[in-house]
Amino acid sequence: MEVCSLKEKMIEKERELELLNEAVDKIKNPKLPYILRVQQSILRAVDDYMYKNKITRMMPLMMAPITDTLNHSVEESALFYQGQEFDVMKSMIFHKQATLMNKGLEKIYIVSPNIRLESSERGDKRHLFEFTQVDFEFKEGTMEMVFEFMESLVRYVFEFIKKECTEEFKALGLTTDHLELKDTFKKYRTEELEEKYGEDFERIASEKATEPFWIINHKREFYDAEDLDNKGTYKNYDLIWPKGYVEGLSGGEREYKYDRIITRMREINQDEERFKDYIELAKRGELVKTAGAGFGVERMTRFICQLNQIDDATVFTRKPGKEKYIF
Ligand code: ASN
Repeated sequence: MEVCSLKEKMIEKERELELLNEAVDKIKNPKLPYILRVQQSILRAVDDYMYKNKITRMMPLMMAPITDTLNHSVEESALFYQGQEFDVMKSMIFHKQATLMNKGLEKIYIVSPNIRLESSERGDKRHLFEFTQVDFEFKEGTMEMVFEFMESLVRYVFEFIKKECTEEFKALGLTTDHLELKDTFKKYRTEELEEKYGEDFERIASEKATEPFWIINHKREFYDAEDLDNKGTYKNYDLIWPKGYVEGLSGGEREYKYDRIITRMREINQDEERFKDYIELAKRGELVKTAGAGFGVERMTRFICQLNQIDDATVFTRKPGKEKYIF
């Protein structure tokens, strides 16, 4: 019995050292300095682009009484401050809507760290349980406006990277072929892709594509606007990176009218109590018409650096479902 537990202890200790070494190897990855430099260049280009287009930058919040309800379940992440329940920020969607109540603000963005305690099934190549998204929202925004804006931002970032990151690309053994954009981004609807490729349409369409493209119409969170001319369809969209790198952005036109918000919440049994104050604002007609989106910084880095998995874009692992996290 004792021998066995001693052996078990040794195995455990060995495993712990292995995990520690893994974390050290990750930090010491010789490619990491170049990846981080490219990521810095992406953020520099994004800020530049936003500044030139007079999109006002806000600082992020990291906890709030309400946050993104998401379209999938994640582990509970409640916090308490002075007896009030907060949640870690899953996305600043409601803060973006609320900010635009200010009459002097038209277009805003946030470089926003988000925490989503994903289940281990999401320990794949594209999820992190802590990541950063560039989250933007436009007053009187429409889908078309976001398509045009984002396409032009992507082109701006790619051109900036091609100019500024030659040394990094050389060190990473990369060409810039995947950053050459010829056509305007194609637009598909979920229903047409699903008919063509079946349930796994996003991945298959991404693998077949050589340029980024849009997928419109997803049934998901209550805050994305339903298309009232075509009930049961939605004015929301994802931008898909090509060559199998899949979703890089998601967003939509928003519900902002009281009756619409309530209808949509009831359809999915959303807890209304939690959103009582938000609902009150909608009832008073304070919420305004907006559209926006958020794109993942690490996902953009992954595509631009053609990384095998998103976790390769981070210094410390945030891949869901790991046995142990050292840092
Ligand atoms: N930021 C996204 C949006 O603007 C929402 C999300 O992160 N799920 O719609």
